[in-house]
Amino acid sequence: KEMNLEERFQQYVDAENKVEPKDWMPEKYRKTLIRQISQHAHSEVVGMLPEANWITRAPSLRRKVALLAKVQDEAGHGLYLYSAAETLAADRMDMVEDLLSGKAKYSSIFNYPTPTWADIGAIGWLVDGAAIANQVMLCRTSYGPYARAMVKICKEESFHQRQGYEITMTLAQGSPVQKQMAQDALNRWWWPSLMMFGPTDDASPNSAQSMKWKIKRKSNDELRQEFIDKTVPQAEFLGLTIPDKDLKWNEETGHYEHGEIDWEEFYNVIKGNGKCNKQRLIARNKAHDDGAWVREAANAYAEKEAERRKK
Ligand code: FAQ
Repeated sequence: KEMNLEERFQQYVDAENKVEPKDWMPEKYRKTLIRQISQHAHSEVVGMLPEANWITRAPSLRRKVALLAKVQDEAGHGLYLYSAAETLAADRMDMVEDLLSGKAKYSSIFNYPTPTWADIGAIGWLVDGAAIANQVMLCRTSYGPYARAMVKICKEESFHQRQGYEITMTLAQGSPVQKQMAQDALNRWWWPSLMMFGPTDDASPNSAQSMKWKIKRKSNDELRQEFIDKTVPQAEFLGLTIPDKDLKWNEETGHYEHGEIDWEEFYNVIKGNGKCNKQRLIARNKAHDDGAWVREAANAYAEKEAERRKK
């Protein structure tokens, strides 16, 4: 019996082949990738905001240089990812407009405030730590351009994670007040970091199909568990306490068990009602408006060049 296109596609993916832009793909595969990649791109771009808040107030030149480099890397990640989405025939202006209007999702984590310098440590250590767990898996995603973008992004993310861990370590080994700052930041960022991995597997509507198509190679809960198992010993090393009274090591499974995640908070944040959702969109809209002259100049130049080529 002749296989239909969808069956052949599944077989191709099952054999660990990469799907490339000009290959045939099911329409839902294309749509799912555009959804995930554009959300990922928006997260990188909005993710610059909580940290940019501290560039002018970094406590030393060395810290400032590292933070500037990190935030610039995030702009670059956003650009690779928008380009990867464009290979699927998504229009960049449509994606940007959906972000600016509040229609598109971006990671819940970037809707939390950064009141102290210790938050910059916590973001690098925890948020980039969670991002790496997720993105190492995405280096093997079935869509070629996304997988290749992830390889470079992961290298940069591991520098970001080290940068954050080192800030936190310096504070944790400092004065009692500095150690308390590090602890407070851990208290505020721990639970939102666990929410970055998305809803539990049984409440994740996109997971089953994305796993089947090898867009996702590990489930939300598996990745969350990996992150917890990796991070708890790091907190112990720093002499900081994970803010979860139910956290305990399970000798039999070889994993940490954790307390209940507040999913109501998660859904509230992704609906737009987190502490900083409004502020983030205002900042992105202002940046877009302030950059209008650059787009106009680039378009005028492109038109002039096209005219010149015609002559
Ligand atoms: N926030 O069915 P699932 C970074 C949505 S790292 C907001 O499980 P899926 C680096 C989900 O979109 C952060 N929304 O969905 C950095 C879906 O909504 P939809 C970015 C979330 O796609 C570090 C609905 O809930 N990383 O930026 C979240 O199979 C430091 C149901 O969920 C990525 O985007 C959430 N946390 O799995 C930058 C990685 N979780 O579209 C600066 C790529 C779920 O149906 C500083 N993305 N939702 O309306 C992925 O791997 C996946 O999309 C998941 C979600 C795992 C995030």
